Amino acid sequence: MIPEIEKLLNDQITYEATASAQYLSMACWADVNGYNGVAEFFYTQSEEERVHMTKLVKFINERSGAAVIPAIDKPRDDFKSLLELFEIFLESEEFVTAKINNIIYECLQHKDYNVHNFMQWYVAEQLEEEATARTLLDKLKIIGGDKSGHYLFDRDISTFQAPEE
Ligand code: OFO
Repeated sequence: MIPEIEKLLNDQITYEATASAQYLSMACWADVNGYNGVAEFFYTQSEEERVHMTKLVKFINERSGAAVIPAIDKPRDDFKSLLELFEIFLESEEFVTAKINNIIYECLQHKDYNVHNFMQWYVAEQLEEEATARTLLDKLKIIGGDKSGHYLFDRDISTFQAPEE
């Protein structure tokens, strides 16, 4: 495996692990504040990020690289509102997308078409997750400070389908 690409993939493990921990922390906040639907949403998101991380770990190791499991910073847990929760969700997804785009760019620079091909799955995944985060954030902006709106948002989030790209 090309060392520069291996380094970027290992960095990506950190970003996926960080997102997984952040979403687990958001699930906890939602759970203890009575938003059980939102909690389930973020428990699931957290699991998904862990799967993304593991997929990278296995890929690196199978391609004669060496995956490194990182220490990660303590995630934020001081949220003020549902709106802030979903703002952080969108920021996190945009950050991860930028990092994935950078890997794609470097793959092309190094003519590493294997990793380029592998990363296409992440590109598609990010498109979907960003769309989900944006749509949910838009809904919360419409709801504003309306408590019954928050109740309905929490009740209905499990039925939410990501918009088609
Ligand atoms: Fe790993 O999918 Fe979003 O961040």
